[in-house]
Amino acid sequence: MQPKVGVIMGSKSDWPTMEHAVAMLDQLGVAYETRVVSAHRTPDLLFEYAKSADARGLQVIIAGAGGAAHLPGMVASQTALPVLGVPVESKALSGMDSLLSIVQMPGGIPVGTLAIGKAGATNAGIMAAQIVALQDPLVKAALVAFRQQQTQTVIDNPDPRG
Ligand code: RP5
Repeated sequence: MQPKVGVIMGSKSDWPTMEHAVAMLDQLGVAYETRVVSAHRTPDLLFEYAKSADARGLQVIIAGAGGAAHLPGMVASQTALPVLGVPVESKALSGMDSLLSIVQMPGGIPVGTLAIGKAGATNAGIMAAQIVALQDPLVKAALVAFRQQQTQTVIDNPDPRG
């Protein structure tokens, strides 16, 4: 299947976080590709990836990075596709560095910034699916079913003690 979502990250060490975005895309039936692209270690690859993404059929890019997290913003600077940024939780500063690096974009080059860590990656996967669903009724149906099931699970398990 032609990938609709590009899931990229600055390092293999980001995978334990970013796999949660991929898990949502799998669950919602969205075709994706995933690879390591580093703003600092492979800047030429970053430019090539971002510049070719639209023509290759991607509709949205999820970019995760930690620390001096320049990947999402630099990707956004090179494509008109929507870019979702996931701040990976860093060891030194618990992801606050990642969050602030990603969220404080200058006006004109937006990055849709999610929460730090697993919740942010999960929601990036869901939000990417929501973007794809604008043109894909099967993904829309999967999203509606996911939300209904999530609600029902809470209603069916009201006792917080388990
Ligand atoms: C960033 O630096 C990556 O996104 C990662 O979160 C962080 C640390 O990378 P490694 O030194 O673990 O490769 O570019």
